[in-house]
Amino acid sequence: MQSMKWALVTGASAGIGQATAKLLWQQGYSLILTARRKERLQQFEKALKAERPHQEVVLGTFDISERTQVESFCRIQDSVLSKLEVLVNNAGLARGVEKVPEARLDDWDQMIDTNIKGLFYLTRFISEKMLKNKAGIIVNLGSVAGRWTYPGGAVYCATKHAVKAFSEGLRMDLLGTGVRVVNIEPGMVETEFSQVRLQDDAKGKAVYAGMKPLTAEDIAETILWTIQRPKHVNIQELVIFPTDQASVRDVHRNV
Ligand code: 8X3
Repeated sequence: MQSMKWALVTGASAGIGQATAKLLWQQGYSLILTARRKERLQQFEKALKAERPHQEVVLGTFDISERTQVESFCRIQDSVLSKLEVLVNNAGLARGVEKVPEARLDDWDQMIDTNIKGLFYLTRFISEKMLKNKAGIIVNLGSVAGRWTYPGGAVYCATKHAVKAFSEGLRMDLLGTGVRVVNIEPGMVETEFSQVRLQDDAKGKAVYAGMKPLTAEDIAETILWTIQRPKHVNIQELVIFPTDQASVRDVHRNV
C-alpha cells in the first residue's frame, strides 16, 4: 500500500484554511486540521471523509496562541507530525481598526498571541521534524499588511511584518536542508476576516462593497501551486491583490 502523504492546516474550520485543506484533500493528502471550534472541524471532517474515505483526518482542537496547548498537541501527535510534508500556517486574525491611542489592549494581545506567537510555536516543533526528514514545505499566511501599513492597522500590520521576518529567518536557518518556506501575502479576501475584525456582520460585509475581492479559493489555489512546484523551486513570497485593489489604500468601487 502506498504510504500516506500528510499536511497540517491551522485555522482549518473556515475561510482560507478550510479551502486549502479541501484542495490538499483532493490531491490525496491526509490531513491534520487544527482550530478552536471543535464542531465545525468535525463537520468538515465528515464532509471530507464522505468524498474520499481512504484518506485520514486527525483533528486538533486547541488554541494555537497557548504555548502549553501547542506543546501538548505536538507531544500527543508526535508520530503523525514526524511524517508531515506540508505545514500551512493559516490561523490568524485582525481585531479592531482603532488608532493606537484608542485601541483595546485585549485586541492587540489576541493578534500578537495568535498571528505571531502561535505561528512561531507550532513552526518551532514542525520545522525540527522536517529538518530531520530533510524535506517539507512551510507555507505562512502573511498579508500585504506585512509589507505596507495603513491607518488603524498598526498592530495587525506589525504582526504580519513579523510573519515576513520570521519566514525570511526560518528560510535562512533551514538552508541546505531541502525544507522550503513560503510567505503568501494576500490583499482583500472576503472571508469572515472583516466580520471578526469589526465584530459586526454588516460592517464586515461593507468592507467589500462595490468591489470584487479575492476568495478563499483563490488563495488556496495559489498555496497549492507553491506546494506543487518541483522541490528545487521555492516561491519565497507572493503578493496577491484583487484587480480592484492597487495598494492597501487604493480600492476601486462601483458605487
Ligand atoms: C488582510 C489584508 O488589507 O485587510 O490581511 O490588511 S488587509
